[in-house]
Amino acid sequence: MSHAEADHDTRRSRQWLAGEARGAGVDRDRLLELGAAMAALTAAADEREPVAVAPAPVGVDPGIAKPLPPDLLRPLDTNAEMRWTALAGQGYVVPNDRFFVRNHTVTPHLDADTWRLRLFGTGLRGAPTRDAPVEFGLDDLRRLPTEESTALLECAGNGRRYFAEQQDDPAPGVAWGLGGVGVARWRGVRLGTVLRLAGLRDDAVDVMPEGLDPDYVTGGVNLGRVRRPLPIAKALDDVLLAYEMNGEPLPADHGFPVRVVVPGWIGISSIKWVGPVEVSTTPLFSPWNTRFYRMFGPGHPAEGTVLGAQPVKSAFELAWDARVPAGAELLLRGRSWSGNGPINRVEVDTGDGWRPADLVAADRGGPWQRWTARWRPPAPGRYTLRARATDATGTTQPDRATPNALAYLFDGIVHHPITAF
Ligand SMILES: Nc1nc2c(c(=O)[nH]1)N[C@H]1C(S)=C(S)[C@@H](COP(=O)(O)O)O[C@H]1N2
Ligand SMILES: [Mo]
Repeated sequence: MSHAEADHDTRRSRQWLAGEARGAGVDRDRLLELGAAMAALTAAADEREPVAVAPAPVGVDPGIAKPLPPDLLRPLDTNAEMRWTALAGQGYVVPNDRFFVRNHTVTPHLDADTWRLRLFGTGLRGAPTRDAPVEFGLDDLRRLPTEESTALLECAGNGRRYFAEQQDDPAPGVAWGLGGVGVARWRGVRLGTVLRLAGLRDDAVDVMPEGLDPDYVTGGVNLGRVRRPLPIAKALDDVLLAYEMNGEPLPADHGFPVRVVVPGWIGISSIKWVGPVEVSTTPLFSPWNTRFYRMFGPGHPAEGTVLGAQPVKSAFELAWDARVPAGAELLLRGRSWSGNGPINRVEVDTGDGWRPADLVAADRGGPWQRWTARWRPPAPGRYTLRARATDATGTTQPDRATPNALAYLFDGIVHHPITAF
């Protein structure tokens, strides 16, 4: 799946550079200018001291609808990351009250009664236009066959702050710890079902869902609505138009009334608050597959390298700088995941070498894997906990993640500080 995504992006990138781009909303020269601006920003960032991650100032509204209790969520600009302690004692899925929020702008408040999914483009029979699309209301979607999927959603920037904190490679962008990830049980209708009902043509190649949140403006440029194309093969495979999350109507922050869920692909593919959906017989582009979510910097060509699947990661369900009693046996808990397939092995180091963690049998083969390890801190003092996982492709987390200008795909082993007293 993820390899399919990389192939798709590589192909689209070549077409974009060859000037075939359409639908990007911003012309190619302007995007190249943005690229230069991004490079300058990165160079400036290289000369900066690593910046400590500060919570958003009290009283500043991040534009998120749900409460942000400090024990569950940490505000980061317009976003909020899950605290890993908030997963301790929880089941397989992340409850909605603590699921991370990644908003380019703010959570819009949409009216389910007037909301419409609007499909248009050359990839549908009769080529309906954006102004005269094929429409579905929420009730229409609810009447179609339902599908449930337990899927992991992760921001491509998850773990970004460790580039600065552990590797001295500071980078611009949201300073996520490891809390930009979650698993939920999504329920809705397959995108493929709706595309076929709307009159999908055999020669359609791309589908581009668009969010109804405000336009994204960055560096003084309006990039329009958040949107990212999907190849038709993926759109017809396991992609959902979800209207429920963990048995509740989709919460406002997670895309009410309907969002796209693209299992296995980086979070930006899963467009929230979806409204218009362009279906095309020619390739589609947006800044979110040409400008962002690509690897730039040393070792990458000027136009960047495609972002493939999410790499392997591991996290302890523990507070940063947790305090635990010395001499008492603890059951350390954590989770590991990979965009390339299930987790086969997890090892833990508490200061005296790597040893296997115990995997929760019920999770085998799922989008993430819970594990436990026993540890008795021998004496009062500071310790570093580390966990590293190996996925089904045999890939193990490295000591150091490969730097890239926009600091995506951190997969290094995180050094988790803990104090025994
Ligand atoms: N319309 C819209 N869809 C969006 C975004 C957004 O800002 N607007 N953010 C994307 C990104 S970058 C991620 S990681 C996921 C986050 O989903 P969540 O906020 O439900 O956790 O939504 C994606 N879909
Ligand atoms: Mo993201």
